[in-house]
Amino acid sequence: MTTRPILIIPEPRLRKVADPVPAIDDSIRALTQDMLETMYDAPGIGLAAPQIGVMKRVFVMDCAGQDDPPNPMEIINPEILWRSEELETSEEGCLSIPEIYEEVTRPERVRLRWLGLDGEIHEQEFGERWAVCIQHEMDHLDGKLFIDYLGPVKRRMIMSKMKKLKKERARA
Ligand code: GNR
Ligand code: NI
Repeated sequence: MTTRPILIIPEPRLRKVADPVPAIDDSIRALTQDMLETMYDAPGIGLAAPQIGVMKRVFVMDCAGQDDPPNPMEIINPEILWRSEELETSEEGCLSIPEIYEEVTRPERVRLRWLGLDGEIHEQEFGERWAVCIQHEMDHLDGKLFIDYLGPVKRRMIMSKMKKLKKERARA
């Protein structure tokens, strides 16, 4: 197992649509293992493959509470089957947009269908943090970021901050 570097905006790969996975094989098992290790190390509650430069429709997440046992999930070729009409606003962050936290409004609950590492199709309804995380990760697979939901002034300010941060990191 290995951690992999997380890409930071501006980065063209974070703006591309990722490709479906044709079948579960050892490369997908190794990828999800590396992604979970990278996510826990960051630390984060989710990580999508494009964030480590792999353009596949894969994400991992663990939204278990501090006092709950770990609950890592590997999600392949996800599809949102249903979104609740009820919306919920919560503060989001992104490992590809470090140190920025902003409120985003999304459907409160979603029903997800995905391919598991077990090769089976799964279907489940999620709410709370899981629903936020799923929608955030699904966006990554379509080249979308949470800052796209903000106004243009805020978004431009964040973009210039990230350009500066990347330059500083490149020099360090
Ligand atoms: O670690 C993460 N926390 C988080 C908090 C609120 C809403 C979404 C997230 S996902 C983020 C990790 C990440 O960037 N996943 O793509
Ligand atoms: Ni993110």
